[in-house]
Amino acid sequence: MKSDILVIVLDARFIRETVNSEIIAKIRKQNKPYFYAVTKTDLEDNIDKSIIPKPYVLVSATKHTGKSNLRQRILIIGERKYGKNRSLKVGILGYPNVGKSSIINMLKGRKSASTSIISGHTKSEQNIRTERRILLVDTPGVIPYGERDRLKHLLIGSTDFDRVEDPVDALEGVMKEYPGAIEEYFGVGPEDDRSETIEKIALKMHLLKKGGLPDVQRAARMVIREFQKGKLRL
Ligand SMILES: Nc1nc2c(ncn2[C@@H]2O[C@H](COP(=O)(O)OP(=O)(O)O)[C@@H](O)[C@H]2O)c(=O)[nH]1
Ligand SMILES: [Mg+2]
Repeated sequence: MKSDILVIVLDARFIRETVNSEIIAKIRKQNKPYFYAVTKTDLEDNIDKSIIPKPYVLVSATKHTGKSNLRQRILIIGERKYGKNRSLKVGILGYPNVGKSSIINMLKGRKSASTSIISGHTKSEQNIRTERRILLVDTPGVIPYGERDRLKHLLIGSTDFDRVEDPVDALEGVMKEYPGAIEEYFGVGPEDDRSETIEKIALKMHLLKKGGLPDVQRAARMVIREFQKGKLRL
């Protein structure tokens, strides 16, 4: 991608996890100016600033915060590197579903880049002019080559709830990592066995199979959807 500046988007809830070191190494090699945009700050009350790679700006596309900081940062870096009044092509990079297209829409002030809870929604690069001098490039998200961290991709939403292969097993992995959070959200006591907890949730949500047995597959997918949408905080 032939961008003048790169913005690497990180999820405020998963800062370390959404740093794609493969991409950063590439950018450094090309000697391109870049900075980080930590987004979805509305979903995280206690952001540990010490772990955020620098330089960065904090934003929330949902709450429309950090917009002018982001814009200023682009212009300042652009002027420092390329001189005054030069047009700037700005690449927006990051994991699938991290919030890239939403940031572009926030800068544009209206919906131009298509967003979705379904990861991989942005299929190819798309140029969006937000003002005379700034052209943003929306990109499909990328995961480092060979990265197979199933739990992480589920938490970030890079693997979306619709496409998780074994939702019960996947959800059990999340419950193990975040004990109590899901139980509390659904108001079911923690059981000795996590699969039993999922059964309880299915019953509570009236997700039943023919014959009245709890539909744990559907329940697990629904729970995953709840935290991917940011409703259920882990
Ligand atoms: N709460 C919250 N949700 C967001 C924010 N930005 C994006 N999202 C949601 O995250 C999902 C993915 O966003 P999108 O912009 O399509 O991500 P992309 O795949 O990186 O382009 C969508 O469901 C968005 O509504 C934000 O700042 N706060
Ligand atoms: Mg997108």
